[in-house]
Amino acid sequence: MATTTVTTGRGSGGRVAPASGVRRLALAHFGVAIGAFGIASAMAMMQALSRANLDLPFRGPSLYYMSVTAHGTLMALVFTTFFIMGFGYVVAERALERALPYRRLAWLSFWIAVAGTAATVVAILAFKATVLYTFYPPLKAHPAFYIGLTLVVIGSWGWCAVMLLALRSWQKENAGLAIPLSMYGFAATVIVWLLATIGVAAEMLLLLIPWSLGYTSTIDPELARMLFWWFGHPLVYFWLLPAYVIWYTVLPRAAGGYLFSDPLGRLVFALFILLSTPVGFHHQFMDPGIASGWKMLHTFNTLWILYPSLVTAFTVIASLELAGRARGGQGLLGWIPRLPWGDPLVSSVILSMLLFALGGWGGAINASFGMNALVHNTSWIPGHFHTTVGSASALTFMGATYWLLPRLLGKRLELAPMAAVQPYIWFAGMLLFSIPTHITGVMGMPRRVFDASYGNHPTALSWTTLTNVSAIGGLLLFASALFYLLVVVFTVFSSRAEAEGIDFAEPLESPGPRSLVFDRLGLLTIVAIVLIVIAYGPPLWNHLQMTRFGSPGFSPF
Ligand code: HAS
Ligand code: CU
Repeated sequence: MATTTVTTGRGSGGRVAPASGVRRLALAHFGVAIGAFGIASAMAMMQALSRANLDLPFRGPSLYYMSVTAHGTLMALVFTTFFIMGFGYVVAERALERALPYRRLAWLSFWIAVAGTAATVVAILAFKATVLYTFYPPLKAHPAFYIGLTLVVIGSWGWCAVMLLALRSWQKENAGLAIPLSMYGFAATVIVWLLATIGVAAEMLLLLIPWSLGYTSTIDPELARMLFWWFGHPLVYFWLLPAYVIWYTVLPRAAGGYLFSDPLGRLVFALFILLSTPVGFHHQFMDPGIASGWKMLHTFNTLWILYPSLVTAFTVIASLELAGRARGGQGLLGWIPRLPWGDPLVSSVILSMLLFALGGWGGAINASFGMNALVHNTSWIPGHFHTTVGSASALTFMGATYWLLPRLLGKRLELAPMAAVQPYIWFAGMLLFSIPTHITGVMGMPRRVFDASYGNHPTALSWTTLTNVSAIGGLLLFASALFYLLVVVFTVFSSRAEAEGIDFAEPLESPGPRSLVFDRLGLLTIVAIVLIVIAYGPPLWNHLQMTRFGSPGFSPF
């Protein structure tokens, strides 16, 4: 396998661009990601209009729920996973400054994940898997849906293996050095993902697949939910950590400054390794059969995991301040207008942070055991996750596309004015969409209903204006998504031009030599496993000791 240093330089100042092998690999991943994003955006617009009770000819529950399933699966599971894997390969090659090893395994993993995605999407579009992206039993899907998603996970494990092997071979030759921060962030992402996917793999292989194939006639929904949320919460940090890699290691340089502190970034990623998984019951506060004490333990862990995001808020804003001051900003806040607000990477990230401040605040409310009763299963929750995965992750990934695509293709960004306004339209659309969605949730509007007017029931009249505002937000989001797709397509098909290299931000405070805590990823993983065993071992054991009643499957349509 090729492990030589990358020498295919491009751009000025000895910058090194990724060799063509990883470039093709990354572009293939981005192609799937952005294709999924395009389909999912169209479905989202239809849903926003449908919920707002607009009289559309195609409106009806069967299409609505199929569409929500496709939207959730394509956006949250396909767009994110493929984007993250593609970006991970670029970081592994560029940050470690050596050609990515095990490319064949990487391509094999890619094709497994593509095949799985195809099976899942076909099952959904054929109306055979209307189970939403959380696929809670006893809702039952066609086996192709579950097997397809399992293949996506297996493909992603191949990606994890390549990433870890790349890191290990770098470490062998650089024993005394700290892992470059961008790669450190991806190592944390990989570890979080591997620990998380144990839960969903168990759910798929032991419960859902045998049941959907007809080998078992009933299923234990509560056990399935426990295994799902073992996976489901760390999944959100699998989406978030690569965005943090961009915030810490790409944004400061693009803004014209330095990363305020590299060690603080490492602390953040290490804390995510430890705390991402033993928190999953915060999705099950309202579920029966789990003792409150265990739910309380997961509450405390969740409140701990707010901390690394608060540190991130501090460090990234401090880095932006450095950039703004380097650009001549004076006084307390005079650095803010000096930031390059017209650069689509910079504006995407800052706007995604502003939206994430809202989403994170909402997350603290969700996580508060008692208060969860107010918001659980209401439209507050879609409000929350659109300001987190739909903003902190998705908007950051869009901004990163503008930064990465020209560099990978060796081209200039086309339709640059469109790229410059696109993040602002997303921001405006997301505010109009998600603030009313939060508010109607507190008013009692359930999530997962296709007709928010309840057939024009009087109770629902109080929130009609708000759902109409969120539909307008949906239209803006759709317009923004179209802009993004147009910029991508025009850039891909433009002619070659001089492009800049892929460079990461320099830290003001550097990490020093290899750290005895942070660079011992094996040790951090062991501690994380111990925490998972404490948080999940006894409640799972208790559950298995109870008299359990299985449920047959249901398909409402
Ligand atoms: Fe969440 C439900 C708790 C973060 C995604 N979450 C969900 C669901 C999704 C999701 C998809 O405790 C729905 C699942 C379903 O379908 O049922 N969440 C949290 C908490 C956090 C959190 C405590 N969530 C995320 C992230 C996600 C995500 C990240 C995706 C990427 N969430 C919950 C709970 C539920 C839940 C319960 C279950 C609810 C229920 O009952 O069903 C924390 O990690 C959040 C920490 C974040 C912060 C914000 C820090 C702010 C920053 C930016 C500041 C910068 C600024 C810019 C202001 C503390 C970093 C300044 C700019 C200048 C220029 C100066
Ligand atoms: Cu969660």
